[in-house]
Amino acid sequence: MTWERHPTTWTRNALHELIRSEFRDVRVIAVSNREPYIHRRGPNGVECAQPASGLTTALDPIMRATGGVWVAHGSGDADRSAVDRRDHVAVPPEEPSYTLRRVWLDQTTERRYYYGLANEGLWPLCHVAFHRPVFRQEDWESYRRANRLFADAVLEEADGEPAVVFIQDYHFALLPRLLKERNPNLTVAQFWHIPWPNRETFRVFPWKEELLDGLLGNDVLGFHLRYHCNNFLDTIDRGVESLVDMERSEVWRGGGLTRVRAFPISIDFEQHTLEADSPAVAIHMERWRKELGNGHQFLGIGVDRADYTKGIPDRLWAVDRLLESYPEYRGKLLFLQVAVPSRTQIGEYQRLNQEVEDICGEINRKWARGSWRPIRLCSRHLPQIELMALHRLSHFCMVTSLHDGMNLVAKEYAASRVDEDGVLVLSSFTGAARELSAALPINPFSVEDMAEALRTALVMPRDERARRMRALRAIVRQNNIYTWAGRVMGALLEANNAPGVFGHSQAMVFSSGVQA
Ligand code: GDG
Repeated sequence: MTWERHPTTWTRNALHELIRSEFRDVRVIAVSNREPYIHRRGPNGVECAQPASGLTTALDPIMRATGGVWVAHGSGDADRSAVDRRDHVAVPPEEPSYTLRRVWLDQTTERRYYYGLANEGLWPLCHVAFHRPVFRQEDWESYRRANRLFADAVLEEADGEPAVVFIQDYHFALLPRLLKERNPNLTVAQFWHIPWPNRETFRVFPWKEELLDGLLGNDVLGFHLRYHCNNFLDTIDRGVESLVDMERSEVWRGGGLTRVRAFPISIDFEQHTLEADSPAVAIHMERWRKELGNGHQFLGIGVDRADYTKGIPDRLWAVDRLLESYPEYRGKLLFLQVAVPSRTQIGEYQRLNQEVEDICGEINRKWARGSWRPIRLCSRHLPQIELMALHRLSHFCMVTSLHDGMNLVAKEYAASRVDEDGVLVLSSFTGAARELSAALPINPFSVEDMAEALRTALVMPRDERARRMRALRAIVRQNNIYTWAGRVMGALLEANNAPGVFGHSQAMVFSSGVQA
């Protein structure tokens, strides 16, 4: 398959086809902190589960088609009992087609590298959600140590041979350079799932030279948006000795070339739509209808990891403001917030959970009328099928991130609405807002703006709701998760200039003529 023959709408099969034809005989190694399969002890012995994650959806078909190795942190309490002497386990359990290689981290390293540097340092730094990042020297040492441990595992898997390595996220900024130094035959790509801030913001990072140099070990570095790519190039231009070509979005440093590209991530639209339309979802809709009662006429929802970047408190105050400004919704509107506890080892997250609970209590006390309360908080993880049922029952869905790389909840909401109804209220500061222009845009920093958008959503005529929802669905159908994966793999083909990395490298010179 040549680049020109890549499909206009990507599917799982098209991705398979690309990988089978172009990556034949290529060793593919994926790296992420989170593992795609986890072994845990349960009441019936050791169980193997697949944690629900968009990432697994995207990478699993790549790994199945290549039969490669996925290197990840072994975090399950029965993970060690499932691996062989090389820390390998064949997955998926029901139909083994690739290898999971587990990396072990002691508790202190995990705490400092993952919760400390990655989630108390880089996460707030890159999101600019007005939460001060915390930088501790010991966290940075652990981050380096964890990156070295992952590098050892990847290099062992490549065994000195050429291979393609695809790294996920901000936990591994140092890994690309560590890999390239010890095996220059590797072709390395990384996807950064969160925003990249402007250079002024990034300047405060205490170990910036080392981190940026690490990232420039990549042949391909992907962000969700062109805007993030430009911020990154600008940061490099002012911060690292290198040659930055803004026009081509490329950086030369020490003889190595990094292509910086935008790959907006997405979901498996067809699969999601199919499930959302299934009888199983209809059963859950019925159950939720009973559970929520019929004391309301309108249902609004929010679904998030409980994270301060998602703007949950302001969103709840917007519901309160709506009830202040438009008394006709008192006694008639129910807003259900699903807020799944996340990163609870970190103080900021514990405080957020408490704050959200307190706000819900305060608003409910203020407006209580008979058995009616305007807000319902669900602080537990729900199966995907229940989320689909809630999507389908609701009149609107609120995504109010103060800043978000993409935001998959917005895309999932559209994919669930097979009835072409429901209104998506979407923060302009999400990556998703760039594609989903048929949503109602809001400024999540303005409670008034959000309250007015809710009012607009509630009075929007059926035909306008349908028109907007059709447009949202068409975009997500087109820009699906396989489009994302296909584009990343296409960029890897483009990056391939090392003879022998691919069995048939001459055939893969990128047809636009762009070569390293
Ligand atoms: C990072 C970036 C980027 C939530 N509650 C439940 C549940 N979820 C699922 C959602 C969605 C996922 O979690 C959250 O994805 P987001 O994209 O909204 O946000 P992050 O977790 O912050 O992800 C983000 C993403 O990476 C991908 O690159 O879009 O910008 O920050 O899929 O549905 N899933 C289930 N039960 C819940 O209760 N099953």
